[in-house]
Amino acid sequence: MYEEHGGVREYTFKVLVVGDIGTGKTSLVKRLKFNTFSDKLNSTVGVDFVMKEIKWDDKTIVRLQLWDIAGQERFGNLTRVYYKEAVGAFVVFDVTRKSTYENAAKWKSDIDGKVLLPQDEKTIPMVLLANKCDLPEKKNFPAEMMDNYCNECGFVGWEETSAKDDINIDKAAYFLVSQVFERIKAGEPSLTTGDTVKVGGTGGGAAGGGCSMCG
Ligand SMILES: Nc1nc2c(ncn2[C@@H]2O[C@H](COP(=O)(O)OP(=O)(O)OP(=O)(O)O)[C@@H](O)[C@H]2O)c(=O)[nH]1
Ligand SMILES: [Mg+2]
Repeated sequence: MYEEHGGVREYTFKVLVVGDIGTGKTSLVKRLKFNTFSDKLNSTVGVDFVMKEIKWDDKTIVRLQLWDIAGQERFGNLTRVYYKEAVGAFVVFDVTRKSTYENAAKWKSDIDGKVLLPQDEKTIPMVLLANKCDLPEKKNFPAEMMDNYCNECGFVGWEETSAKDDINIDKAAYFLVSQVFERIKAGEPSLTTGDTVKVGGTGGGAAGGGCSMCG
């Protein structure tokens, strides 16, 4: 899962970005990678890939290989292929459409049924994103309701995001990475005793505390 060069560990994590059509998956990925936003994006066909490098701390680099999966793929047969070897996922819904929130649970169970982490044969950590929080409809998803939904569905946490106004996207990415590291530490005895891999650290963001995520 990692390579070591001159004392620096480089991890590559395959992360899925799923959710209904038009919830803002491609917009979130583009904001994360290029820091841009457009209100005239085409609907994704199949899957797009974006690599985002994060300097986690002085000894750790994380390469997020983001798989931006078309919302319409929930009705196709390819998701099993796309999900293969993923270690984490974002499930995105749109605060202006309640049905996309309800379907987040379906996306999660689709992934739960098709991919397990090799180290512990358990389901991969998933973070729920309430996207388009720049719009007034975000008030329909209060924190308590989101906390409960996360607990019921088994999301490791949630965050309200806006690809348009660049709100909480880096924070959500750091949080998911911290969850993946937790699972790696738990699954690899050699890493539980050493201090080589530091979760959080200088780039810790959400992992460093003060995060509104549940779970
Ligand atoms: N107001 C607002 N609009 C957004 C935000 N994120 C995305 N949008 C808009 O929502 C529409 C759909 O965004 P996409 O990123 O293409 O959605 P998607 O989830 O990739 O859709 P599929 O590829 O069809 O699955 C576009 O018109 C975006 O401009 C946001 O945070 N706020
Ligand atoms: Mg898309």
